[in-house]
Amino acid sequence: MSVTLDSNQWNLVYNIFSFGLISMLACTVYTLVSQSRVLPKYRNALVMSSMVTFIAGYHYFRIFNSFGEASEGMAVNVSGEQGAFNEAYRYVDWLLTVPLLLVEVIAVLALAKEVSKSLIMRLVPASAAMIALGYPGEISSDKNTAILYGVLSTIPFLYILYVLFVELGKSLERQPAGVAETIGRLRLLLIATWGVYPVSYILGMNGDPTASSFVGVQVGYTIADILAKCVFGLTILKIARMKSHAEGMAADH
Ligand code: RET
Repeated sequence: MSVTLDSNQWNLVYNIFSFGLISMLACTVYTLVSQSRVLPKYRNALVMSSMVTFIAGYHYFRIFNSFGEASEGMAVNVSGEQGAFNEAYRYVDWLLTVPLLLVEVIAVLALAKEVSKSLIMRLVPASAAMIALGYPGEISSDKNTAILYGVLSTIPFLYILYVLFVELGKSLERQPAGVAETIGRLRLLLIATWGVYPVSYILGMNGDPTASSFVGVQVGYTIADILAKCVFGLTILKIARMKSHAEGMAADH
């Protein structure tokens, strides 16, 4: 089975993958070289961000190549067989990066050890379950299967949002004034970008993919990835710098 794109659609997908790839690589370099601009206790949050974008850079490289290899002219092989466009890279990527992103948020908050540990012990398994449950639905061309796994995956998704918005809200009250505001913006960015993934999933759910559903899903996931990983990582850096300065680090760092 293949979908035949027109040349604008094919170029759009090609270019967005290329843009995604370099965004991840550039962001990795930027967060790596910014280590010394924050206090040591915030450096682990930056390491997490560098790892997220590095892992994603690798997967975008593979996705980009897979798109080229699966294309015969403008026809993209989406059969799921050998030589077809490989959607699994995204899910492997998310399986690794989504738990890391959550650890990144917890790390930048620098909460008491037991509080961090308890949050991580709940957020990491929930995020892995969310991605693992979404995959069988993503690759199925049967609508009912897609709905079933979509609903199952939404349960841990809602749990994560509950922990981040309700439970974490309590510890935000203890953050310095400007920082609490930026963290508020970070959560908005999180909900706005994470919300794109289920929407893209629904776009792709109507049985066999068409040219426009294929393009919509790939462009949607890629833009969401850039926002959820790169822009998110840069916001984490900003928070880490604000907190470092509030805690006495010289402002010229
Ligand atoms: C799926 C399946 C349908 C239901 C839901 C989903 C949620 C996916 C999310 C993915 C987030 C990925 C991120 C990646 C960036 O690194 C799996 C599409 C709720 C929220 C943040």
